[in-house]
Amino acid sequence: MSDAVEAGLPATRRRLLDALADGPVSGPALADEVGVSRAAIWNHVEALRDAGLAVDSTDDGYVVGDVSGYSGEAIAYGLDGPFAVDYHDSVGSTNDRAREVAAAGARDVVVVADEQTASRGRLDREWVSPPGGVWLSVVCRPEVPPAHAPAYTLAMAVAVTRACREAGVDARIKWPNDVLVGDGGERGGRKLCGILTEMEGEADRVSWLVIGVGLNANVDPADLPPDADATSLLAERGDPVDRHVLVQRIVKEFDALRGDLRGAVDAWEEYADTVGRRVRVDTPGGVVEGEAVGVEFPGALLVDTGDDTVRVTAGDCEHLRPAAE
Ligand code: BT5
Repeated sequence: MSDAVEAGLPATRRRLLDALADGPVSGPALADEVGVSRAAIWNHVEALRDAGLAVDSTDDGYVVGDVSGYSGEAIAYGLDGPFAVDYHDSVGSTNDRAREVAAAGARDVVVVADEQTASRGRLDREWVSPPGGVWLSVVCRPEVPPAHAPAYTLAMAVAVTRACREAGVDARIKWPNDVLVGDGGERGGRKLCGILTEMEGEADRVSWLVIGVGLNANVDPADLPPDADATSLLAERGDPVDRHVLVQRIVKEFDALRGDLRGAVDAWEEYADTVGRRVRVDTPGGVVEGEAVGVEFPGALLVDTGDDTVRVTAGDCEHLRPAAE
């Protein structure tokens, strides 16, 4: 990878975070483990404190206490899994940054930003990303055919849903790429999160996949588009979430689910708000209306139109009110 697109924290900082995660460790031991001087360790520890990690000096050595704030260091400290963290206070779009990083050859990077200034939804729709949200994109290079890419969107929706539920919010999934709260409204609930998956590949194999997550975490819904019927974790819970913990949970869940995509699709069905509802799906081939009866690997929605069961692979889905209402 060229330096210009070198992704994530510098290797020294990563080694230091890993060494600190193992418990109290003395300055000389840290210097040894990380391969720098004790003076350099002191400078790095100061930088970690600036990044929101309470690094205490005790008789037994350095210990990390509370982690507050949102930074690459806070996310990387204790992150389970192989992902490098590429954090930005502000970026145009984490998907664009992730594509750049992917094109330079990286794998297993999570690009995170506090704010995005040019973020996108599907079909180049605008996505609004004020400071306080969880805006992230995962870069991976699975050895699968491009047709399997939708399963990664579903896996990410499951990962986000589980992380939101752990944060005390009753999230559910709307096919294909939304995480919602509640079941009122024509759109099937208030939108908490949208997912945008992009890829490059040959006919038979993916080269890279970028899975982008826009999760309204500590965001005031008044700052989101009024016609979007959007909500946030802050609005649902009444108090802010620890975003670095949320990112760690999403990434860890996603890492596990990508190893079992069929299991991910089953889990998706369990959390789905779409299955069992009457839906109208606007697909590139025309409108399909009927009852959503299931989802099929790698991500097709099965719609019983009354005459037939149609497999819908792409489109905008509207939840319809039951005829009796
Ligand atoms: C999506 O598109 O739901 C996918 C959104 C993906 C955003 C992430 S953020 C990190 C990464 N970097 C990017 O540049 N993108 C990804 P779609 O289903 O097309 O929904 C788009 C529609 O949602 C818009 O037309 C608005 O009506 C609405 N919308 C915009 N911002 C929103 C927000 N923050 N919360 C809820 N709805 C929003």
